[in-house]
Amino acid sequence: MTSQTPPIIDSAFRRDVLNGLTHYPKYLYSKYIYDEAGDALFQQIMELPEYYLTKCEFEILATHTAEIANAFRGNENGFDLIELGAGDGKKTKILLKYLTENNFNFVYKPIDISENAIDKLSKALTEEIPEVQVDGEKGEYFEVLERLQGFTSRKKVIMVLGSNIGNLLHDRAIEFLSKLNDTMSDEDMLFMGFDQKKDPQRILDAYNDKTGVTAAFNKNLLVRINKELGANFDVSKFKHWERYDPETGTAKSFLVATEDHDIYIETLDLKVHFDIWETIHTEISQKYDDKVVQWLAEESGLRIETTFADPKNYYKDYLFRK
Ligand code: AVJ
Repeated sequence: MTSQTPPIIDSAFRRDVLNGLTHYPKYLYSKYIYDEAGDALFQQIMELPEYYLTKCEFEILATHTAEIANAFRGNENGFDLIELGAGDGKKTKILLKYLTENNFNFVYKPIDISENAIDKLSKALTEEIPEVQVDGEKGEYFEVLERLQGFTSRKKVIMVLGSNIGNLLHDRAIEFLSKLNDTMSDEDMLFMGFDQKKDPQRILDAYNDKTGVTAAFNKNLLVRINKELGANFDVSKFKHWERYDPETGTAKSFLVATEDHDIYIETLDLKVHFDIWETIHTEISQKYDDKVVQWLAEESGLRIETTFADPKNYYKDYLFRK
């Protein structure tokens, strides 16, 4: 970006940064981690030995491919496979290959908040599985859901992998699931991944890897504010901190100021003070069990049709109908 072409600043981003950093205690939304650098860091997270989620879900999709694909099958009109938060589609490709090789009639509609992710995925698919019909879109979950209301022509299978729902507190998750339900007709399905409660140490390790990739991912929020809003955060003055409450199943990420200091955000003309050990809450990654998922489903008017788990029961994909 040159000085003649200032970045187009997303006004929601500015507003949310302003609100979050002037609130007590301070917070920032994890959805803003995912710019190009954030996407790349998340790719690295998925490769970490500690980050079991991706491996478990990959294993589920690889071992139950036919069963899952057949559950998706609709009538002769086929179906739209809509994936919210598609990312790099690494796991989905297993399903797409199977569906294509077995002549399922479907269109794949990947949706992601990252334009960059959608572009890369669409390109990769043209090369790797040229037979699959891809129609991707950039967008946020809730905003895209409204557009989905219009797709009433044939069966929809909505897929949300990666335990992405875990970034939402239960109330917001119910709101999200209810809105999904509103967009669904009787034949439609929802296929969604939920990371399960397990040994708390496993969970802490997954969000606090030794190599510091997760720390860099979390700090990318500050880097992005520096880049896009002209701030002067020094990320070395913040420590990544993870906490897991085995009672509620909530993993919480923080950035903790290790010094008393001020930062300045130019485009907001905002000075922000940090006391030593003051926190910015950045992310929640909720863990579930069948009871909690059952409750979320009931509250949202959905029912669980089947579940698919990895052999250790670390992770489960649930198939819902309305
Ligand atoms: C992409 C939201 C599922 O919460 O596990 C990974 C993001 N954060 N490491 C998660 C994440 C820290 C991830 N989700």
